[in-house]
Amino acid sequence: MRPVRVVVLTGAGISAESGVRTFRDSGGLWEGHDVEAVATPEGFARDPELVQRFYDARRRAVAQATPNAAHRALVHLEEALGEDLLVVTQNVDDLHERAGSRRVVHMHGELLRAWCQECGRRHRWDGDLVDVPPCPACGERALRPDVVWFGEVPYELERIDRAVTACDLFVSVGTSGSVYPAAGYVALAASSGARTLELNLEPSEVSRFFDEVRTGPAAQLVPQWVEQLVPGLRA
Ligand code: BJW
Repeated sequence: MRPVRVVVLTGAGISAESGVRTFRDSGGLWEGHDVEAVATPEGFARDPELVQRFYDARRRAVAQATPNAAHRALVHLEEALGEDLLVVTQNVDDLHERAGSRRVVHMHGELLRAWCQECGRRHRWDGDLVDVPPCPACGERALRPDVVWFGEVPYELERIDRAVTACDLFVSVGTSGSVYPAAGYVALAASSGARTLELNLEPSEVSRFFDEVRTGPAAQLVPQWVEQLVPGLRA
């Protein structure tokens, strides 16, 4: 098998066809919500109940959703590439894992985890938080969703930087390219010599940095791209 290291950056668009709402599209999560109020630490300090209700509703919605053909195609790619594939997702849902992907980094955290602001421990969490349940470790009622809000530092940045600078192919799927540092990875990959490909419903804010842009729904484009790539890997 020809060695090829691939990084796939995913955003809300990959889960759209699973029925999970994106942020910035019409009908998206930010419509009817003040971003400052629900996605910043300051907003949480001001009105924790509003923020907990917002994330509780999303946690319940994601539990009803199932992975789509785009998530499944990335599992197929992992079967072909093993450790030479890393999926970096900005999504807080668990659809990559439920499809079967193992090599996934959640740079903006996970809806299904709660983080205790008192003892610092993180717990798997699939229930609501609005009723202020106690932390299973320390008993304090100080749990917040383990997600990354504006002004907070995303997770595993060193690991992601290493993978992006070392990859041969960088592919972005279903992200508007409007949030950093994720939106800057295409430029980092290109300057490190990788080929770059964008798969999105429409051109994103950073399309100009990609070698190739394909527009359409992720559930069609991702399986098509993987089907093209995998036979070549086995040649
Ligand atoms: C389809 C489809 C289909 C639809 N098929 N496609 C200037 C420069 C650099 C940084 C900054 C700057 N000014 C401010 C900053 C910092 C800030 C930032 O980027 N702000 C921007 C507004 C400019 N960034 C931060 O604060 C980050 N932290 C940080 O920078 O720390 C400092 C630091 C960094 C590095 C080293 C040291 C220090 C933190 C950002 C946290 C973002 N958090 C959120 C919420 C997470 C929790 C939650 O889920 O509620 O993350 S915001 C939200 O946006 C969420 C997403 O992950 C993220 C990206 O959204 P995404 O996925 O792109 O969704 P959409 O809706 O925008 O786009 C969907 C796309 O899919 C569209 O293009 C559709 O067309 C497409 N689509 N259907 C294919 N079927």
